[in-house]
Amino acid sequence: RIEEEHRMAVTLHHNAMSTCSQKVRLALEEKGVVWTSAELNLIAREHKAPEYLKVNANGVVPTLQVDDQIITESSIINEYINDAFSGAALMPVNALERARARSWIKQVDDGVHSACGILTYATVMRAVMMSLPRDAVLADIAKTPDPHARAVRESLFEHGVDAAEFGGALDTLLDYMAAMNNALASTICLAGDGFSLADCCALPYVLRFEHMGLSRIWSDGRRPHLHRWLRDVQARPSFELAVDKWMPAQALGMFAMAGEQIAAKLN
Ligand SMILES: N[C@@H](CCC(=O)N[C@@H](CS)C(=O)NCC(=O)O)C(=O)O
Repeated sequence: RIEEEHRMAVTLHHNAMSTCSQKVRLALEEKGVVWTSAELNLIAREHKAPEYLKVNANGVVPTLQVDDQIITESSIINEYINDAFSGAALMPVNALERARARSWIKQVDDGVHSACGILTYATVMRAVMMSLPRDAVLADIAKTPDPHARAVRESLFEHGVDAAEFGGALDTLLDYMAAMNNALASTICLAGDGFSLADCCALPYVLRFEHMGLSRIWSDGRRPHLHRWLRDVQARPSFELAVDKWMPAQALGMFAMAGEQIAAKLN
């Protein structure tokens, strides 16, 4: 199997700051997979270029390409990585812990990811859009195919952190982190004592708060187990390879500015 793996050409189409890309890079590095980077600039809208839409019809990152096969959807990509490559198993063996891992992952797919998108759109993306001609921004938002998503984007562009959608999204993220803190009171990692795909999946969303300068939500003693877990996962070799080395200084500056707007909304 290992020899077979070495012959596979693995390419990840991704973006440095994107949460779902971080999640997949973590799984690749935890498994020790050798992969090639095809990075897309989301601000320049490279993910909407016709060439990219051929590999990912939804025009989102990440996409994993293995030889001539394409895999989309970050949670499915991570399961594939765990199944296809040797290296440490990233799903627990115990049935209950497997169910727990899947529950953490499903919550991200069902709401946490889009809540994080709302926070980012209302602050970082809005700051970029504010520097462009208003008509061009509105014309671009009008091209969003899904009517609900289009209305949300309009609202976030117009009202930023004061948009009606913002508070619920922030609560979704804070609730997830509160649940993580509770679980981590009795286990080392999210699904049990072993590091799993659940930890790869949750980390980017917690990290987004750190990048926004909002780490006081755990470092002030209110979520001590989450704080301990974050330090543990950041000490793993995969963190430097999958997350830290990709962080562009300019983007981090934008996230820190965004955090200042969000700080006012936190208790
Ligand atoms: N369900 C998809 C979500 C992918 C997604 O939302 N990717 C974001 C970055 S984290 C993206 O490409 N956003 C650009 C856009 O929607 O225009 C997955 O998990 O892969």
